[in-house]
Amino acid sequence: MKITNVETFTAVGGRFWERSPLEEGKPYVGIYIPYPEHTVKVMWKHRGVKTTFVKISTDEGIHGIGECKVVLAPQVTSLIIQELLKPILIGKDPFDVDAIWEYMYGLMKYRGQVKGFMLEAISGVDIALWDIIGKATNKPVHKLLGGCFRDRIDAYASSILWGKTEDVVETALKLVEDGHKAIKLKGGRGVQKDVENIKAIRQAIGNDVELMLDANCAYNFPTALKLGRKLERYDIYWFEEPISPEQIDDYVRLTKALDVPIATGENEFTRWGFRDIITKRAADIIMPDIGRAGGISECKKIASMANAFDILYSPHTGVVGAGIKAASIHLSAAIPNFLTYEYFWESNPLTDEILVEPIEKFERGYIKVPDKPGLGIEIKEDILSKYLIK
Ligand code: SMN
Ligand code: MG
Repeated sequence: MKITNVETFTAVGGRFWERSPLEEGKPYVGIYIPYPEHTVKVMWKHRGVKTTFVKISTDEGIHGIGECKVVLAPQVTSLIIQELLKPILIGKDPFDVDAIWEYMYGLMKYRGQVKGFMLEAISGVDIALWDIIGKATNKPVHKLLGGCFRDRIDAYASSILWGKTEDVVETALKLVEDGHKAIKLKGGRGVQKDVENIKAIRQAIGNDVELMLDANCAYNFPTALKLGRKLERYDIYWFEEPISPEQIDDYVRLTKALDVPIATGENEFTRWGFRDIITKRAADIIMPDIGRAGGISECKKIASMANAFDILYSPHTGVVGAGIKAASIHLSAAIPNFLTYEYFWESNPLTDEILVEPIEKFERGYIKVPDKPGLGIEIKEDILSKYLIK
């Protein structure tokens, strides 16, 4: 089989950043405030769910769909794929997926492009290649990864965004009513506000629903330690990205000092990027994003590394389309140290409307694992065209 074409589709749709007017900034302790006014202004300009879909065609009439995680500016990953990766891919056999991954990574490795947009581009291509292999062998991707540990995966509701305490409590209660067994709250609003929200939600939902806090790197070590100690009394399922990803040694100290499990990884890339987190036990739970960290090939390697240290794996999905969600579900089904899947309960057209059949079939805390060949998604290109960035 040979690759004959590589197309990219940059799209924006859905509602994100429009549903949570950020409260006036409070004094933060962290160095890089995740959402200060100037950042929100840029995100507001780029608001909506943004993505780069990848479509790889072959000489046997089979094509694969992949997706690059896009935080901002989807045109960047599209350009990288068209200018740098497509020339490598044309003529290659999709079954040589591991070798292709190394060729793509090696292209810019010696220029320091080992994280960020380059890896997001590689991730989207890699996911599309696995979709092709699955379709060509008539197997779902999880079967190609060594098989299915589970036919449904645990899923938690993400995320209750920043807001007034009464509002976040109301959202939490609605999610529990809708059958969610675990809920993530966005924090990073300062120790007092985060504790106030966690305390109020815990009191409202009781102790049978898991509750996570995601600080998006808002704090430095002393503040994260102080907040973490206060969280211990509320039986928090995990404390996510308390500090900046660069501070590995501080992560090690936090993970050792706190009874609250520490989770991190959505801003990390490749097995080399996760090596120190895993070998230094800088987290209890890692959260690679399959659309960023290197795709299915790389995240399977990262999951195996973590498994050697009994570190659990909860895939970050974020505000994305159907390609990353499908790939994350397949990987979640096929790894022994899977913990729980990040399920964004609010629909977005790049996950739902564009698909012939939904991929996230959520029911009372679980998502069904698809058993169709490949990723199990089929995009309605006429519907997708409504959301393409021209
Ligand atoms: C997150 C990051 C970016 C957009 C939405 C949500 C968050 C998560 O860090 O873990 O989902
Ligand atoms: Mg997060």
